[in-house]
Amino acid sequence: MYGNDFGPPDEGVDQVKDPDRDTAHADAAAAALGEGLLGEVAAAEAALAEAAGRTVGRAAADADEAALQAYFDAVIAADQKIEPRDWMPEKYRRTLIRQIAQHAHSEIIGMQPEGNWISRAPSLQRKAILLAKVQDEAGHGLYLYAAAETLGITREELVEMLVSGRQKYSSIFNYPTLTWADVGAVGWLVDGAAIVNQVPLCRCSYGPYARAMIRVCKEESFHQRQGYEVLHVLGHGTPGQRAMAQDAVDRWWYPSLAMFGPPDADSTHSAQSMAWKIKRFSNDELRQRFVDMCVDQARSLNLTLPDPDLRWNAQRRAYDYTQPDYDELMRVISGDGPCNRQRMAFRRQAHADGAWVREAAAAYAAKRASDREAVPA
Ligand code: FAQ
Repeated sequence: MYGNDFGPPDEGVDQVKDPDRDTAHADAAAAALGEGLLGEVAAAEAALAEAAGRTVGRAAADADEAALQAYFDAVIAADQKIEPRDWMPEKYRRTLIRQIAQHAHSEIIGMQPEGNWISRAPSLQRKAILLAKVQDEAGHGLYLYAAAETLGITREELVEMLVSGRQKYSSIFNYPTLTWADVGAVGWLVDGAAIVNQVPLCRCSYGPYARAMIRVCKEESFHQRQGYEVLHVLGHGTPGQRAMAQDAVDRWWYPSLAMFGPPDADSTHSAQSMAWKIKRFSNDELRQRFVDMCVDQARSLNLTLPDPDLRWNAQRRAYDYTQPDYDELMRVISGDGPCNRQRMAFRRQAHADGAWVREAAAAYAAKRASDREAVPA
C-alpha cells in the first residue's frame, strides 16, 4: 500500500468519530492505483499524444493580430497545445514565465530542507534514497527552466531574478526540517500537495510545460511514497518515534495547505489562468482534493491531522476543514518566514561558488564549437 493510492473517501466517514475504519478500504483503494493520480497523469500523456495528431488549422504567415488572436483562441478552445513557435498574447507569455519560473525556483530552493538531512539519514539505504530524491528535485528545476526558456527568456535572467529576490518561490520551503520525521512529512505532505497541484498542469495549454509536468509528476509520485513510507515506519514504531512523526505532521500540515495559494476570492491570477487553461482547477478546489486524500492516509500512518474540526460533510461529499493562516502565508511570501533569509543566503552562496563551473562549461562549449568549425568539410 502506498501513499497516493487512495480513492475518494466513503460517505459518512468522520476522522474524529470513526477512528477505527479498517484497512480493507485502504487496500481496496490501493488496488485502484490506475484510477488515481498516476492514472490521471497517464491519461494526460495519452491526450497530449492524441492532440499532437490534430490541428485546428494555421494562421496565415501574414495574418494580422486579430486573426492571430482568433487562431490562439481556437487552439485553446480545442484543447490543443500552444507551442513555442506559435503566436501568443504577451500576457499569456508573461503569466507562463512567472508561474514556470516560480515553479523552477521552488524545486531548486526545495532541495535545501531535505538536503539538510542527507548526512544524517538513519541508514545507508535511507541516505541513498534521500540523495536520489533531492537530485530529482534539481532535475525538475532543469526541466522547468528549459520550458521557461522556450518563452524567450534566458536561464541567466531567470536565475538572476531568483537570487535578486525579484521572483518568488513556494512559501513551503521557508519552514525548517527539525527532525528526521520532517523528511517523511515533507515527502508525504509537501510532495503530496505538489502532485495534487501538478497533475492538472499535465493538461496545461502550453505544450512544453505540460510535457515537463508529466515527467515531474511520475517522479513526484515516488517522492511522496518515500515520505509516506518513512512516516509509516515511524508511526508504527516506538512511542518516541510515533511522537516525532506526529510532531512533524502537526508542523507541516497547515503550511502544506497554504501551498495551494490564497483562497479563490483573493487569487489575482486564477480567473485568467483558468480561461487560458494554464490552471485547470482553482486553488480551493485543489486544496480540498488534497485534504480529502490525506484523511485516509493519516489513519493508515497511525497519525492524526492537527485539525479538531475536520469532519466528513455528506452533503458536499468532502471534508470540512480549518483553513490555513493566510496572513502567515502572505508574510512568508513577502520574505518574513522562519527560513527565508537562510534559504536565499545559501542559494546566493551556491550560485557564487558555482561561477567557475559555469565559466569552465562555457569555455569548453566555445572550444568544441571552434574545433567543429576548424574541421575541413
Ligand atoms: N508560495 O493569484 P494566485 C514542489 C503568489 S514544487 C509563494 O493564486 P497563481 C516540489 C503567486 O505567485 C512547489 N507564492 O497565483 C518539491 C501570486 O504572486 P505574484 C511549487 C505564492 O499563480 C517538493 C500571488 O501569490 N509549485 O513542492 C504561493 O494563479 C519537495 C497570488 O496568488 C508550483 O509552483 C505560494 N504557496 O497560483 C520540491 C506549481 N501561492 O506572482 C522539493 C505551479 C500563491 O502575483 C521538495 N504553480 N503565491 O506576485 C501554481 O500552480 C500556481 O502558481 C500557484 C499559485 C497555485 C502556486
